[in-house]
Order: sequence, then structure tokens, then C-alpha cells
Amino acid sequence: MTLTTGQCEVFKTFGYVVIPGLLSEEIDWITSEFHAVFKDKGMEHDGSRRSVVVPFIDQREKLCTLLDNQKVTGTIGSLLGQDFNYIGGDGNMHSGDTAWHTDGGHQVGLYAKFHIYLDSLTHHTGALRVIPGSHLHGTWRDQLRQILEQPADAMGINGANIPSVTVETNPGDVLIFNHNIYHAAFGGGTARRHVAMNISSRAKTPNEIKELDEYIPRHCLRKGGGQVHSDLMRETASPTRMCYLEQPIEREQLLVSSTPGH
Ligand SMILES: O=C(O)CCC(=O)C(=O)O
Repeated sequence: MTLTTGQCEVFKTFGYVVIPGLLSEEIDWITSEFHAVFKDKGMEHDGSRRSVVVPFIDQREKLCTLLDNQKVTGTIGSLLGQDFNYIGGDGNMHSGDTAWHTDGGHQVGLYAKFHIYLDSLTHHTGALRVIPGSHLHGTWRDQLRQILEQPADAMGINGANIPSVTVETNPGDVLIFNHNIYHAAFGGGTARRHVAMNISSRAKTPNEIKELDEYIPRHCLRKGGGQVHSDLMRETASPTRMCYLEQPIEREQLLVSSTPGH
């Protein structure tokens, strides 16, 4: 499965792309496995705040096979290159709104998120909203950042009324967006279920490697318990899956061995 040139251009220009029904055949088992992760961890979501597990698909052997699924890897490969990196992710039971934010401000490399929502979501029930084009650096994005910090002060409107596109999804649809894009969600209730995989283009230049070396400790080692991926993810990896793990493993090992006291 590869995306069309048009879909790749949409992603490049607007910062996100939706693939309706990409995982329709898999969504039932993904949903059962999602709940199994929370059960395995003894986590009960009471709706009072977000419950999150990091990394997520790594927790169960069957979920790890998402990285063996040619629909997943072909889609990501079309956007980031077939030698992309898998750099962890999370599984969430969201509670309440998610304010406007980005997941990064990367100037080099291409960092993105592969999102699977397990509920049907609309504009008023927590579907992700994005500001198309806000992944692109420049003066407009700098101004936008200031406005989105305090929209009421800057424009007299609250976050939910900021002009944006709402990506309404049904279970099985997939949304991929650039980490740099501004995104938010409003009205989603207290148990909105969501799986995310973080992915990046393979770092090739010294600047790209530096960017990856900054990303891994901040986002993977701290939250994921000292490794980018679980042992299960690595031990059950076929040579093809290992292609998506190998650079993060190499960088993680270099970073850990250069830590004072190691
Ligand atoms: O769906 C949501 O509420 C937020 C998701 C999000 O912000 C993210 O995964 O970065």
C-alpha cells in the first residue's frame, strides 16, 4: 500500500493527511488489545484525567505487528521514506479537551504521528482539529504560537472557536500529521480512546542525527522507562520490522553509554 502523489502533497503542504478505512479490517482486534494493555497494567480509567501508557503498541505482541502490516508501513513509508524510524508512541483514554499545541518544532528531519481513534469522533465530540499549514516555519507560525497561547486575550475567542479543520473520524480511519502542526480537540467527554505511533524519517545528515539524539532522551527514554522500544517489540521483530527500529536502537545505545556514570 502506497499513498498517491496527491496524498503525499497534501501532507507536505497542509501538514496532515487522512486515510479513511485504512485499518477497518484490523480495528476490532486493535480495540480488544487496547483494553488488554490497560488491564495488564492494572489501570482503571475513572475519567477524572487522561490515562496514558508509553510506549503503547510495544506492550503486546499482537499490537507490535502493526509495524509488520504493509498498509501501515507502506503508508508511512510513502510520507517519510521506506527506511523510517519508529520512535515510540502512546495509548490514551483522554478526558476533557486538549488545548492547542504542537508536538515539536523540528527544523530538520520529518517527525510525524500516526493516529488511530477507536471511537467515532465529530467536531463536537473530540475529533482532532488542525490548523492546516501551521507545520511550516515562518513569521505567520510565530504569530500563531503567541495567539494560541492566549486566544481569549489575542482575539477575544476561546480555543474551541479558533478557525481550523476538524478531522472527523470513524474507527479504522487513520490520521497522520506532522509533529510541527498546531492541533487540539474539544468536547470529547471522559473516555476518548486513542493510539498514537511516533515516526520520523531516518536521520542521515549530522544535523538530523543531532535532532534525533535530542528527541530520544526527551520523549522516549524518560517516558518509556529507559528504552525507545520495549524488549517485546525488539525480541519479536522480523528483519523487516527491525529496519524501523535499528537507528533508534543505535542512537539509544550511544546516548546511554555516553551518560556520565554509565
Ligand atoms: O486527541 C487528542 O485529544 C490529542 C492528541 C494529541 O494532542 C497528540 O497526540 O499529540
